[in-house]
Amino acid sequence: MAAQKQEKSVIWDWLTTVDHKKLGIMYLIAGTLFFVKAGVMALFMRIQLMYPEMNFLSGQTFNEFITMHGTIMLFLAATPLLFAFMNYVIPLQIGARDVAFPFVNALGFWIFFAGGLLLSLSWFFGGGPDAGWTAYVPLSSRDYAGVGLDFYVLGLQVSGIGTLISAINFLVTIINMRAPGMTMMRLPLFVWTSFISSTLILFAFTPLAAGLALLMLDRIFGAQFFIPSMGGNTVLWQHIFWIFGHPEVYILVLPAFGIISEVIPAFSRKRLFGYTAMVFATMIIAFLGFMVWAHHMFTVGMGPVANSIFAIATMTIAVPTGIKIFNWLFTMWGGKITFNTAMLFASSFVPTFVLGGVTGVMLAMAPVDYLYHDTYFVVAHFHYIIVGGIVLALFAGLFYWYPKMFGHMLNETLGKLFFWIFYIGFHLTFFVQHLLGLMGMPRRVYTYLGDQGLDTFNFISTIGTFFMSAGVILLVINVIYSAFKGERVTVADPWDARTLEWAVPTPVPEYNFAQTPQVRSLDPLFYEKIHGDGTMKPAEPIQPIHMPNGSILPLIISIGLFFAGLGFIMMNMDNPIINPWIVAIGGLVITFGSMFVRSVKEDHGYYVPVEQVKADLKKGGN
Ligand code: HEM
Ligand SMILES: [Cu+2]
Repeated sequence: MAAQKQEKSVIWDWLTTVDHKKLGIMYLIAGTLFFVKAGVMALFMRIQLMYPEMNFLSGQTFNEFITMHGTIMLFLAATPLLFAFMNYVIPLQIGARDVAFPFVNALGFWIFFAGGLLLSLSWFFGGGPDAGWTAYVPLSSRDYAGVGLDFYVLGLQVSGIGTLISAINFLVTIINMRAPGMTMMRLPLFVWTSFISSTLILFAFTPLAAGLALLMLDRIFGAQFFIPSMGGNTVLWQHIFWIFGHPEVYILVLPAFGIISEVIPAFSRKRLFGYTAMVFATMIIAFLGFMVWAHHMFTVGMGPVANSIFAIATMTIAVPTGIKIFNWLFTMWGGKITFNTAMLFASSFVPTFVLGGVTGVMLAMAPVDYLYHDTYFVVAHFHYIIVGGIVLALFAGLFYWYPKMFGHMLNETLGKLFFWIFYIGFHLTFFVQHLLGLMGMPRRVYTYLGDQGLDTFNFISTIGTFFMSAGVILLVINVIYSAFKGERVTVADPWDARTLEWAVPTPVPEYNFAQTPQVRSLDPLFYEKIHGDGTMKPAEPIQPIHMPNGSILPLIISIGLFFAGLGFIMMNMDNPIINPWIVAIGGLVITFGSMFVRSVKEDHGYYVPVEQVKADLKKGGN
């Protein structure tokens, strides 16, 4: 039997942890920091657009902010925040002790974080990338974009590897680590949607990696895949980018659907209506998500046949999405609804998401898209999906899972106030942008002339952003206030909920389940409340629990990749202080060297002894 667990200092413990719960919290913190950073940029952009011909940001800074805001929000805020919940909740919901590969899980986090830092370094070396989050060539070619764009290419390349390996880990975990009786058709909807979202990452982040590699070859090594004057093709980039970019939206929104499908039943006191239909609707949405990428390219000149096919394929997505919407409504129908903060966010998600969907169908009509394309109508549309969908779901999930994650409640009064200010601010900001778009205001412009009919709505839109910012500040106050004064949670199941994460004690022991639970139904905990004695039946005797040791290697591997990326970027800098090749190769040596160490060093983990498990059980009990 391997050694006992060693004592470590707090910082070292977090730097080396492979525990899915700690990694979940680390994703939550990192994602929040990036969310605030990108949010401040949004606020600055809106201040610049508050009045006509403002001089708050220069045109160049505005372009950099637009690019970084979009890129950070999608890759470094929304994705990791969803990963935070996936990491924390999936193993608990399927009755597992951790994810399939805890070491890889830590590696995924640190690589994502290293890539994010690399991207952010651009501010200190000649300015951020400025070609939009889509990095369309030729805007992103060496002729038009400076070294900031190399930070975009390599920052995303590195952080993308982290996202990819985490997604693979989730797939293996959900396939292999389910407790006895937890069949695929008993998976909670959040697990299902995370599973399908991870599949999408697998198939979407690979073309992205390929595209970024080609763009890097163009920019750094003088290749010409995308440069027309050299025989390359700019539209090729658009295809590669959108075959990733469109599914990316579903990568984010499917787990958001999952959160909504957990919160609405819990606070309607009813089971989810149409579980099977929900699962298959998710699959169909994911499949169609790959078939419609070219609806972003109606105006590129693909011709009427291609445009029609992509238009119709896009509109088809409304059908499975409609199924979901009605199932949520039917779940609430006749339920005993508690409108706490989590439920306010979850239920308000439904109408805002529908509004975003309706404008999506409008945009899918190829001929009319010539009118909307690159106007504020598009900006309004996708922010209704992203903020009115994904962000509202994230807030719902935060309030719902917070007591399990941190052992105390968030304050409800502050929470409800936050909800109303944020929700009103959201509509103020983005609703009028539909009208601005219809009046012809182009997107991605840093200013506009006065007296064109655009003044009032732009002003309203910016006021809305102040409301949303005030809301987020209230949330921060809530987190701090609740840490000191919040109601402590020691019971396992403060919401009287339905799924397995509420069957483990709070705080959750490192090994999650003292005994793996026997699952007898969908909504297993709820089933035991009705048909059993309210606790899960164990599927195994109490025995020593095998746990993995922490490791500093994931952090070191990521530091290596960070420097490898930086080295390639330096190749486009005017006067690099060190030879870029040294940095690039040095970084790769660190990465592969530590991978080698990992391969040859034997580490059998340790066992939590039976006496310890029994003691925990007596103390924590559920
Ligand atoms: C919550 C408050 C938010 C505000 C006030 C806001 C504001 C803005 C503004 C002013 C633009 C530039 C529009 C243009 O000129 O075309 C923009 C673009 C964008 N935003 Fe947001 N945004 C917010 C949240 C988000 C979130 C949460 C995400 C994603 C998770 C997001 C993703 C994007 C993307 C992808 C773009 C396009 C960037 C580009 O054109 O390259 N935004 N946003
Ligand atoms: Cu799309």
